[in-house]
Amino acid sequence: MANEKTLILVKPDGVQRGIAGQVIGRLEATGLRISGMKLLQISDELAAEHYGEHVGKPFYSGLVAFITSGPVVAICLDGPGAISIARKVMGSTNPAEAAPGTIRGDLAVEIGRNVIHGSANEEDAAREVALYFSEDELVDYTRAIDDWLIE
Ligand code: D4T
Repeated sequence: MANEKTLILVKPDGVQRGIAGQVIGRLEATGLRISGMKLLQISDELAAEHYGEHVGKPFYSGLVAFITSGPVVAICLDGPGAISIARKVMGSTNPAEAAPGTIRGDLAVEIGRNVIHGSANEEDAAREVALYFSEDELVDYTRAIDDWLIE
């Protein structure tokens, strides 16, 4: 599969609930590589850029209020098929419909408090990674385990 980068956020509910480590651990366990990670408070401006596609929808103002309500952990994950693999591990957007074994299925109950964001496709991923990380904040490195994960 093609090598991809994806943008993950552990949302404010995940950080406040003290489950950021669990969430990151589940993603790390797939074998995808962390190439960037930081804790930050999302500003109104950044929220508006990130969620621009949802402007005008009934849940937009609540979504921006929530995502700016406390710090998030932003992570750039990369590896073969990183975008779809991360979304599979996250589960459906609505935790009530997310399969058991997924992050949202196991660790959340409501769509407006669904713990994690992950880029939806290649175009969004490129845009979102650049929104949260400058080039020099992303680290390219080899892991001793890579030969056991990637053919
Ligand atoms: P994110 O962007 O958080 O990874 O979510 P998804 O990519 O899985 O889902 P999305 O863009 O459709 O929704 C963005 C964000 O808005 C919240 N939301 C969504 C909400 O609070 N109420 C709603 O009705 C919908 C559709 C949850 C995720």
